Amino acid sequence: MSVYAQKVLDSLKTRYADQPEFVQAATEILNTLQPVIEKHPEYEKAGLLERYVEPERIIIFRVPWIDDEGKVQVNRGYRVQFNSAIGPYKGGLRLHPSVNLSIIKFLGLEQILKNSLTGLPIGGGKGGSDFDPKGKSDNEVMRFCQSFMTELYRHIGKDVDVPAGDIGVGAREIGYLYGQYKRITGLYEGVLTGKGLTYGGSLARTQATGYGLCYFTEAMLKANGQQIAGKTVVISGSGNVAIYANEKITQMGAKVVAMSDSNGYVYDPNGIQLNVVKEIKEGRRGRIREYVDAVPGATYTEGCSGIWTIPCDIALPCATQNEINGESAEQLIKNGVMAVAEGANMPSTLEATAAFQKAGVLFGPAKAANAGGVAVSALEMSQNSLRLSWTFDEVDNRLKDIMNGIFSKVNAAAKEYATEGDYVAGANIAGFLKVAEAMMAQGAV
Ligand code: NDP
Ligand code: 2IT
Repeated sequence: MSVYAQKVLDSLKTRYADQPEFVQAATEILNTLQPVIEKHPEYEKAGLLERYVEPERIIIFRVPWIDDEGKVQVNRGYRVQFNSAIGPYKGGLRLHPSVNLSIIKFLGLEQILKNSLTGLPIGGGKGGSDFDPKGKSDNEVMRFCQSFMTELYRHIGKDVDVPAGDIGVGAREIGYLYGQYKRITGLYEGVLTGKGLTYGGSLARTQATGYGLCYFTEAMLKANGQQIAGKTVVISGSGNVAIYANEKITQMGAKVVAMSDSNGYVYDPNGIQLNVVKEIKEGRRGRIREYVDAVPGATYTEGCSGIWTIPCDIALPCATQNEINGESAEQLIKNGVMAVAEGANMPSTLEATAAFQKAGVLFGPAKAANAGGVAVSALEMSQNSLRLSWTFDEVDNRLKDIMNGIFSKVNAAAKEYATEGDYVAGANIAGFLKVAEAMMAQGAV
């Protein structure tokens, strides 16, 4: 690591010792930037890295709401407006009991580089709350979302900050949030993405992250003389990203044999029947274990990490951060995995990433591999500004081009600055260079 990057990281580790996920994401990024720092000594003078790791603004707020028993509940809301050098802040909202400042900051830091890689004009931000939508009625979720937006609305706008979905935030939550924003401001504008198709949403946004992950994986395999058809795949999670990753990779001729949720995983040697998963998860917010009631021959195992003991050629972690540790990575390698592409944000620990790279596994890091969701969000913003809607194929074709473009950029940056095939370094460097140039051009702000 460069002396300058090391100094910035050491200071982060001291100041934010209580933010392990944020420090982890910063460590991975700063670890890879040495060639860029060496080529641009002016960055240190301009305090560029110090500014890059410090959010422009953090908003933390109280979210009071009334449950179905008439009792007041209080949650904590966050929006981290991390970097607006290349466009308005853009990034999802996560609703999960584990949400805290460390998690939102790691997601925001990653989002800056991810959004840069899309080639579209979007800065980086992230937000959410420790509210748990699980087990809540639709009315409770609505009252929470309305209260959340009653504070958030003053900080966002179509040219300021455009939130979207993430874990626990899908079409239902975006609808309630949008309704409240419109009611308070009187503005019918593209302030959120992932909207329903009847009120400004984009076709293919629902599919975008999962499909994009498969387009990226296809490009990565192709560049290495491989193909997806005929491969056995394990996908963790069974939410938005996991479901559409399964749909696309199956269309590409692979067989998905396992999926999971936070309770456990199902294994189906005949190939997971996605219509059953969709009915359970999208249809009635059920649990993945219910799959075995519908499909004879499938088995359910309690606990999440066991899914990585199932032999596969391609692993697509699509649930949450740090779901693959060093031990799970070694297990996957031992079982012959040839590619890992991250649908979730930072699903591999630093040890797991190092193990995959050391073993020569093709490794597509999250900020490149899962950028399809935010890319189509940016296309939704374009359509809202144009007051037009593009067809599914038009959006899907743009998504494909964007994901191929991301792989090319990442591949080229790896070759030029680091080691051929090191897509972690390639993604960080290619994403960072654009943000750095824009920050330098705009002065010390
Ligand atoms: P969903 O809420 O739709 O699904 C999340 C899935 O992950 C569920 O199956 C959930 O299980 C599982 N999960 C969540 N937390 C944990 C946990 N602590 N341990 C094990 N499993 C867990 O979210 P998404 O599919 O949208 O998001 C999945 C990942 O993809 C996240 O990392 C997100 O940041 C990332 N991502 C999402 C994008 C998007 O467009 N939605 C874009 C880019 C990245 P359960 O139901 O039991 O909670
Ligand atoms: O992590 C992500 O890129 C997202 N959750 C999607 C963000 C967005 O603005 O669509």
